[in-house]
Amino acid sequence: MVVCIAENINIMSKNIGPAIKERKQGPVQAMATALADNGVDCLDLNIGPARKGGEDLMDWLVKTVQEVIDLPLSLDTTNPGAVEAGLKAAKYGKPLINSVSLQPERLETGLSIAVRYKARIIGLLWGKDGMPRDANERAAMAVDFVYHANEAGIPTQEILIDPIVTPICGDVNQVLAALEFMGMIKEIMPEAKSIVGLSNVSNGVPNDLRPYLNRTYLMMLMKHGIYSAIVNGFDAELLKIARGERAKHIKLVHGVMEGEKPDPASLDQVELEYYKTTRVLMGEVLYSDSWLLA
Ligand code: THG
Repeated sequence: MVVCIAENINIMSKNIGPAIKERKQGPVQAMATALADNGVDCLDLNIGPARKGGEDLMDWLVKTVQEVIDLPLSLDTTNPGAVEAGLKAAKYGKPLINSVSLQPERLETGLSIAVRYKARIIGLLWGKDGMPRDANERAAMAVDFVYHANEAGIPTQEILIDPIVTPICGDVNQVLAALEFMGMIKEIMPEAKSIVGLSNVSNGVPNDLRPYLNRTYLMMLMKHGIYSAIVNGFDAELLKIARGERAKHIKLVHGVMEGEKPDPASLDQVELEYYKTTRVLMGEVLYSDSWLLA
């Protein structure tokens, strides 16, 4: 089971973004209800940097969705005032702060807000020098983050470490490093939880092809015991995978990760898609938008 946080209520979205900006409750509430009906565990409320009026906007958004659903919320903005406004309004379960990074000024404010509101936090592994370069740098940064959070009074179990997932059409080694990190964190800090922004892996890929990458990468992360993911809450098949309902396909993907080489002629259409996509995400086949056709 992977805890699923819906990414869809997002001010950058062409679909729902304008409704958020114009404070139209109807479309936002319809989307929140649909996501809850799909069975997601939590809603990410992403208002972007929200430098001006972020407090009012987050307060409005939290209250708007809570009129129709009773799920815990993830507050996604770099504006600390807006995070605080969201935490004040959040009333179901433990809210999640998305996110606190290792950049010194971010870290201190983020941790102090988390302590005051007893919130859970996402520790985004983004430091002074930007993105970690490999799995080892991610592990070192994760230990550093948990140390600082513990010092501030946040128990390890309340921390979700995000190793930063990057697009497959960029550097496949970074996609693999985030995956490798999932295996490492279990060993180094078994109490700490993990999270990824799953859809990042398919950023820049034609929309109709994104689900193949998202679903396969989730299965791969599941092999290493991923705890939670921010996902497209309208991908019903992905939500089934997260619930462990696709054992046969998961077994195929995990087998390919271990070096099994099934005879492609023995696979049906869907299995073939998983096989090809796993090979691309493993870096065994170079990514191109026509990877499923090859
Ligand atoms: N880690 C953490 N938080 C995150 C991310 C992460 N928050 C933001 C992002 N990454 C996860 N959320 C999204 C939200 C939307 C999309 C992807 C990830 C997305 N949207 C479509 C697009 O951009 O093409 C458009 C949607 C629309 O227009 O409706 O892909 O990594 N901690």
